[in-house]
Amino acid sequence: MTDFFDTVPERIAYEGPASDNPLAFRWYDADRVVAGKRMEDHLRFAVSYWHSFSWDGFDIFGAGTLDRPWLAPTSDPRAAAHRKMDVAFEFLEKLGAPFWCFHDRDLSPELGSFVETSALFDEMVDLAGQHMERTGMRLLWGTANAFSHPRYMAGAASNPDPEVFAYAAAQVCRALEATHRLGGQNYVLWGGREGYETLLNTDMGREQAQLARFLHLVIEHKRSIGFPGMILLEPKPFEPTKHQYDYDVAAVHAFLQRFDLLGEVHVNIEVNHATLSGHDFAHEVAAAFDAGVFGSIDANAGDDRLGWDLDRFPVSVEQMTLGMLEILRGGGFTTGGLNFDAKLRRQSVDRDDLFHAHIGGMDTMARSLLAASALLDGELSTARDARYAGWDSPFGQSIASGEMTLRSLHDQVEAGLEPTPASGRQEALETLVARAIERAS
Ligand code: XUL
Ligand code: CO
Repeated sequence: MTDFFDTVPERIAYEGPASDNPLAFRWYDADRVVAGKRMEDHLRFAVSYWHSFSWDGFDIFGAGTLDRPWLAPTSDPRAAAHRKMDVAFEFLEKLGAPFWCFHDRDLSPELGSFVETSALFDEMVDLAGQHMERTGMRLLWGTANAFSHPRYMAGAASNPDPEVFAYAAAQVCRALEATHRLGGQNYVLWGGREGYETLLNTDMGREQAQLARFLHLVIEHKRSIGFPGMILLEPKPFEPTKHQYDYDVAAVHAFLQRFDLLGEVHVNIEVNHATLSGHDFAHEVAAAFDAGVFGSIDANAGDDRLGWDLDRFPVSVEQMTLGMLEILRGGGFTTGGLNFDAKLRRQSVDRDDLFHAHIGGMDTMARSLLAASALLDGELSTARDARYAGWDSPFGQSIASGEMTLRSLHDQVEAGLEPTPASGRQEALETLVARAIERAS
């Protein structure tokens, strides 16, 4: 094992809310049973390989700032990929998050040809398998990066050129097989450039049909190799493209229905993407459960004043409590989990900053789980049920069952039916949430 993070103990321990140790968990107690399940099994935390190990802090205005020596220009990409993976597993083991996630090109770069690229990729996948065996870490999901290389400038599956579609298919084929080999729980497709910059050169109908064809190919391949996990689409409204087809959960649901993919494809909801699409995180989770497409979560945060995909680590217990409440209401994760699709700020240049970020994110989510589980049954659900009680009455049932016509309802109102206003009790319910957060312990 490397000791890149030499100021960090062998394992981050749970020390409880009274601890002042910044390298300890205050809320995340993996074995603690909450609402009938261990915290670790509720939360299913994953670390994302790309932000933590494959990004040196560069942004569109400036060069990298972070201490990631394996990302320096090199004539030996193989050695650099090995070094990166050794450090990544040192981090995973010390943190104790049970899962990780990767893009194919995070593990090793693109080389001269697809054959050469794939050979190093496969070698790194095998090495990851050995690290996983040694450390007990598991794979939440794998994915293919079909948006960074210039060939994907006009999209991958939605590209006007079928040869680019073929290239993306080759990459996804390989990445799906690698995910399967590593026992991955899910496979994700984020349509990074599956959208458009201008309608002047875009045939939306064709592009969406191409995307659907691509997904059908993925489903067929999943079946043929016996991959048991879920195939997940990750909604995002825009960025880098002006418009992305997987705009939000509702748009993805409509797309899946239109192209006969319902039941085969679920969603990976990212908090910051929800915000960019004009929704609350909790809304996207509730919409996914309602539509039967819930899969997994990319846990992160945006910034109230910046409309970019900032990928901050989650810090708001209130926002996450409302999201966790919808996750619990929906029955929790099956194969999904909480992946920290989150990156450090460029000024967080100390090696242990990566630990502070993840510890803070895990504690935020754990505390939110405690608050949400306290809200799950009790006053909140009683109040919600009471609000719809009229629909359980014989009168409500007669409407819902189709017994009533527009005319018969008209006649009831003409005969004197007058609704009685009922309070929505929003502030009282918000106080219940605030109290659950205060008392979470
Ligand atoms: C981009 C994003 C990706 C996906 C995987 O906004 O969230 O990292 O999660 O490709
Ligand atoms: Co994401």
